[in-house]
Amino acid sequence: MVSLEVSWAQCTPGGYHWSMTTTTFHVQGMTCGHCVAAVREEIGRLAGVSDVEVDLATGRVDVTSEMPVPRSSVADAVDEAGYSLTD
Ligand SMILES: [Cu+2]
Repeated sequence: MVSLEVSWAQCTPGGYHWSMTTTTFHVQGMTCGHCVAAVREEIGRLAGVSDVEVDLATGRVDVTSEMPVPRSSVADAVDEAGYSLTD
C-alpha cells in the first residue's frame, strides 16, 4: 500500500517543468542584440517552444519546449531570421 501511494505521488503533475526539454543549437552570423532578438522571435514562434535563450558571444541557442523541437524546424526559423545553424 505504501509503495502504491509513493508511485501515485510521483505521477501527480505537481510541477510543470518535468516535462519540458531543452535543446541546444548553434547559430552563426549574429553580431548584435538585434540579431539575437530576431532569432529569438522566429524560434519562439515554433509550436511548443516556451523559451529561447541566446548567447551572442558563442552563438549558442537553448530552446526550451514541451516536446523536442525538430532540428529542421529550428533551422528554418533561424534561416527565416537571416542566419544559419552551424552544427
Ligand atoms: Cu545584429
